[in-house]
Amino acid sequence: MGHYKSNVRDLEFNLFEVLGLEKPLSEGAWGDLDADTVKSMLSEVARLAEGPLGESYADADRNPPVFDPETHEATIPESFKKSFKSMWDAEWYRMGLSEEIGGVPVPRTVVWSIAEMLLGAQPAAFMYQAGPSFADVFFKNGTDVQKQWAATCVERGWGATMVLTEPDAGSDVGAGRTKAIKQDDGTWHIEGVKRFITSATSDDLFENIFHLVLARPEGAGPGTKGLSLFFVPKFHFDFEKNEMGERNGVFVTNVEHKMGLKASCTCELTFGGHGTPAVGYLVGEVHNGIAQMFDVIEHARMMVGTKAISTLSTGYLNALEYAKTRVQGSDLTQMTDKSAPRVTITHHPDVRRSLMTQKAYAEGLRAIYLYTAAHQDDVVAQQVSGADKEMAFRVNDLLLPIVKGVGSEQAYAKLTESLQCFGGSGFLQDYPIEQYIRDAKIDSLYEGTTAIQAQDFFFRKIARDRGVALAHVAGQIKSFLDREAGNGRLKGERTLLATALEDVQGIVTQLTGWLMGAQENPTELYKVGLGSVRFLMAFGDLLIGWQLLTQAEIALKALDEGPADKDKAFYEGKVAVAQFFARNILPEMTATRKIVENLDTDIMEIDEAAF
Ligand code: ST9
Ligand code: FAD
Repeated sequence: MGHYKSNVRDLEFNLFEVLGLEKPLSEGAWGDLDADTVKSMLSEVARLAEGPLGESYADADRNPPVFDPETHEATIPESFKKSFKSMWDAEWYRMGLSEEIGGVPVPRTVVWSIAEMLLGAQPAAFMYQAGPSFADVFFKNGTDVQKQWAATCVERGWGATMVLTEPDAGSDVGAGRTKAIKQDDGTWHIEGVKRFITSATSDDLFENIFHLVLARPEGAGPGTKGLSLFFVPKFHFDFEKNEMGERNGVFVTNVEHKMGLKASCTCELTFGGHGTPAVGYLVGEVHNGIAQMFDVIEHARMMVGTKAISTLSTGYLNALEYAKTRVQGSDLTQMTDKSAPRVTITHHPDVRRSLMTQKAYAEGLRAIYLYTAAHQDDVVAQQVSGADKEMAFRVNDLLLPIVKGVGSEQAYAKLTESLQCFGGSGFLQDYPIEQYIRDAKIDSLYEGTTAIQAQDFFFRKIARDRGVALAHVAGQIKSFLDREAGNGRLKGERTLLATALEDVQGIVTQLTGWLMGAQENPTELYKVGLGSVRFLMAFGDLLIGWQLLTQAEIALKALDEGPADKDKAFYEGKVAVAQFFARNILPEMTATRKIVENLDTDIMEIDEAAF
């Protein structure tokens, strides 16, 4: 048994009891695919994740890839390559890809449920497996000829990268200086140095790697809108003859030494600096690079959030297992009796508080990423929230920064609770938690830091959207509040949720007021900047509270109907965790609202020297 602990029961609960996936499946929305098949797929993936895929998790961390500057390649540990192969050979990457390039149609909720387990077991391996999904974006954005290339990328199993960042262009992608120079034959020569590129070398995992690169054509304007997207293969390829060609002029010139996620090669990538031109092909033959790249980024942001949430879930389940067996101290009510029997630490109130907090965030955040995925399929979105195609698109857009930003921040924070449950043992490499924490830290950084997610959430997903998607989601919460079910057993919790909703709406109103006020007084925007991460996190807690209470309502109904013995504790846990979250976390929103409403620009006015 490896380090990874899946939660298939909770995935099935979300898919079938909460989101009602059985109905569209039985109506043939995905051909012959039915609920039983989905359930056996989930069990199969869990076996892979808990077994061979996760097996090399610690070994690849202790023996990270070694870069050879002579060959521009890195050596990846054999143990990791074996794990990778176990996943690759199972071909789960085909789930949800376009059929024209070898994909299998399945609901997005299933795609992401599968991804959750693969990501929790061996996140770096999942990232090396980006080729098919990046080929799908290339397929959807490419010319007819390029669509054929995309199919070849999948068929021949190539690796892939997304190439945006440069030393002076991180969050500010539009500051990128990498150039694209048009050639007479219609191709482009790319020149520049990119940094922090995931999977730009991968030992012998793939015969070829295609890089999706943002570069600025000579003469193009500044900022992100002046960038175009290029397909740059590591090796040239004759797509007509289906033959590998010469090495293209793109070389890995360094591999970073990192805090975590060490099995994943994070590379400096130099284009055209070694005497051979780096030949690129303009994607879709249109100059629309940033929008095209955002098709990749949206998948990747969802992936990052799901990775973080999965790591928290396995962290929690490891902590729970440990807490059930670790005997230490006596029950608090017998603390003065020195001869009282010793108990397992699950008897201590603070350990229970910690475990319930971890459970709330792990299961609440899982519900959020799956609710988001539900809005990536029109038929499921319609069923889940009554959203039509356009609204489903907006809701997905709205929730991506929550999945990514809140998922990563809360996973990292609550993994420290998992570690704490182990006491001093948690600090040791004998258990996976310290590696989980190191491996999860990156999730709040790449794919747009939390500050960027918070700005995206408020300025683009709420203000620019004129609050349309926000109103739809708030309407769903409101109708949950109005729909009294469960015989009043969650009455108090509903009241707490209603107050939290009001508080979050109060924060939105305040931020919007400052945004409008900025037309007269630009420094009002500072207040939005000072409050935006708090707002993102508060909104995340609101959604978690709502989702957990929705689940509790379903669980109460199941308990009333007399569930099978094996399910009783599961449903009781659902009710308990929702009540715990509503009573212990939701009231904090009122303080957050007060803090935001009282924001001033003082810290923007003090001299840098005063910091
Ligand atoms: C990175 C990779 O960090 C790390 C991990 C790699 C892992 C690789 C493997 C992954 C495998 C994953 C597979 C998943 C698949 C699984 C299976 C399922 C199939 N939404 O606001 P403006 C666009 S990579 C959509 O003016 P600025 C839009 O076109 C590095 N589009 O921005 C817009 O035009 P318009 C990641 C958006 O001020 C245009 O941009 N780096 C969105 O010019 C301009 O917008 C980052 O993420 C959006 N939310 O630039 C950079 N936002 O307005 C972070 C913008 O006309 N920085 N567009 O529509 C930012 O995001 C900045 O805010 C900025 C600002 C660069 C966008
Ligand atoms: P900076 O942008 O310099 O940010 C520094 C700090 O300032 C952060 O706290 C940030 O939130 C804050 N900040 C910056 N601008 C603002 C602002 N406007 N408002 C408020 N706060 C702001 N890139 C790729 O292109 N492809 C990859 O495959 C890839 N993989 C990566 C893998 C790893 C392991 C790492 C570490 C990075 C990877 N990246 C990749 C790069 C990653 O996306 C960037 O590191 C990230 O976008 C942040 O940029 P930066 O590091 O330059 O930080």
